[in-house]
Amino acid sequence: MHKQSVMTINERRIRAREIFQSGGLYCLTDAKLSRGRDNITIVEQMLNAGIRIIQYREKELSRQAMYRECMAIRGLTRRVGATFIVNDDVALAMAVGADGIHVGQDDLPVPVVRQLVGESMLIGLSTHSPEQVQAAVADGADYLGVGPVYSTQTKKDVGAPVGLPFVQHVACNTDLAFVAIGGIHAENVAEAVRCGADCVAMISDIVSAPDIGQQIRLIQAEILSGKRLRG
Ligand code: TZP
Ligand code: MG
Repeated sequence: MHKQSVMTINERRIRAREIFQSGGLYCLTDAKLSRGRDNITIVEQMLNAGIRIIQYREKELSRQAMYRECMAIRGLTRRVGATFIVNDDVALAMAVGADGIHVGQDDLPVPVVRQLVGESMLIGLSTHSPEQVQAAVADGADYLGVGPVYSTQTKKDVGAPVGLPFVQHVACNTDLAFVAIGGIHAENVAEAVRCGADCVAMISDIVSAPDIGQQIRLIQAEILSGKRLRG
């Protein structure tokens, strides 16, 4: 495990903003949706296409299989300087030396996660309302997940879509880095970016694509056109 320097909350939040502003597209794994390809193969293709923010999100595999995949992905992401975030599992994130842990509203509270992971790991928290955003800022989250923007089949027990007005609300009311997620794909990503999302996350539109590199290039072009529409 690499030893990382101790960071203050302000340093972590600045770091998260830098990562999200330069990264733009945040890619998550999901083996079930990946047409028989394993998560390592999918991440290799994402990195080859220039993606620099990867979240390992896997609901079906054993914890040991997840650990093995995460160790391999940690190696791949480190080689290219990509940020590696683990979903949900604090122990797994710590065991593989992840750069970040992403938790939801029903997971351990952010201050408790902070006590466990130490001062240098980024903590992302999913938010679905203005009240949750305020609480996330007060509780010390380093970045926010904002969604589901649109309806999605990918996540079980997902709440009602929050829509673009909530994306705009977060963009206008907090300095925290945030990533818009949920039902975003090549055809609607420009709108989310135009509404203020510096960073957008996708699962199915990328992992289910026959040619992941080609799909990422298409999405990146749409992100650029969304940025131009901001004026
Ligand atoms: N959190 C909110 S919606 C979602 C998660 C993990 C699923 C996003 O998947 P997709 O396929 O990009 O809609
Ligand atoms: Mg979760």
